[in-house]
Amino acid sequence: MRVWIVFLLCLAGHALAAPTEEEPIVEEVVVEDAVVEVPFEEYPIVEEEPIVEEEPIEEETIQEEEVEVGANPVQVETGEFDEAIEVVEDVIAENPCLNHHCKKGKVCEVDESNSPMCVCQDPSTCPDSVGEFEHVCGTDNKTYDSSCHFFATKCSLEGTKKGHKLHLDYIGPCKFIAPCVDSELTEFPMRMRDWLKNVLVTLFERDEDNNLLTEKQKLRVKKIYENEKRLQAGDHTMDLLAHDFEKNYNMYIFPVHWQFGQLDQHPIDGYLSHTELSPLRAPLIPMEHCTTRFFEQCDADNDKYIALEEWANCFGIKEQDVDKDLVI
Ligand SMILES: [Ca+2]
Ligand SMILES: [Ca+2]
Repeated sequence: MRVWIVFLLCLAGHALAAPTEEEPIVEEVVVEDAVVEVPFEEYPIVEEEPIVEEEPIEEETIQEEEVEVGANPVQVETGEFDEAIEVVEDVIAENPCLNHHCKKGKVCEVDESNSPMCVCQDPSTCPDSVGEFEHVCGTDNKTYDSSCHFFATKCSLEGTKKGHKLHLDYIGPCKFIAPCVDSELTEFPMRMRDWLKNVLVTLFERDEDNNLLTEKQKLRVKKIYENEKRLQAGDHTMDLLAHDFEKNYNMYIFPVHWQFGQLDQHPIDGYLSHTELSPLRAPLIPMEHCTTRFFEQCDADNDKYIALEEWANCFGIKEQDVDKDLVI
């Protein structure tokens, strides 16, 4: 049960961060036991790849900013900010890397013509990890001191087959993960879809002041929330979960779609890449040993992406109930 509470915090944290933040990249990782203690909104989200673009700052962008500053009536009136604006310009001119974002594993350097460019970070320049909980396990089954070390290493392998195949597998040092047997694999989606429904109900209950859900989403969850037949959150047997899914099937359709939408962000294209799945997978694998096998078999056509149809099917949602509009 604890596992699912942790999992709930994780995803709920993601739900909070994903739609609002421009750069929801958090480098830190959290030891599983500590996760429960972490406040809801502070739960870190592990992104395998950056969201920020690597493109250099266009002159145009800088000019736009200047216009904005100049257009501020307060500044125009006082006229005292001209000097300050020049200072800002100087800083940008002196250090083109200041506003140049590089993806994880890369750092900004200036070339001969003073243009910023992203180069692979030397892993030895990564901050020392403070504890085992910062370690991550790669799909090469190697433990890396931190996600910084992992991404720096991955960058150094860019362009190679090895680098292409290397992903952050899970949070924490590599460990023995017991094989997932068929019966356990069947239970996994049953527990997960029940949990997804409970996450949404919890978000709905907490949503009075915040805007964790859109108005449309709230209406959908409200129907579930107010349904008296709803199975309350708890540590249920598989028989009960299976029975409830059969009886209250409609309550599960939206939560399954909603989770897909939370993950399908970079880009929003109806497919989940390994990277997009990472915020869900990485914290879960050390606690739920069927995670890897579940998501592998979810990709039914084996193209390395989980399409919405594949995702819905994994959770027992019927083909005719898959609806792209529910994802948004
Ligand atoms: Ca996508
Ligand atoms: Ca697929």
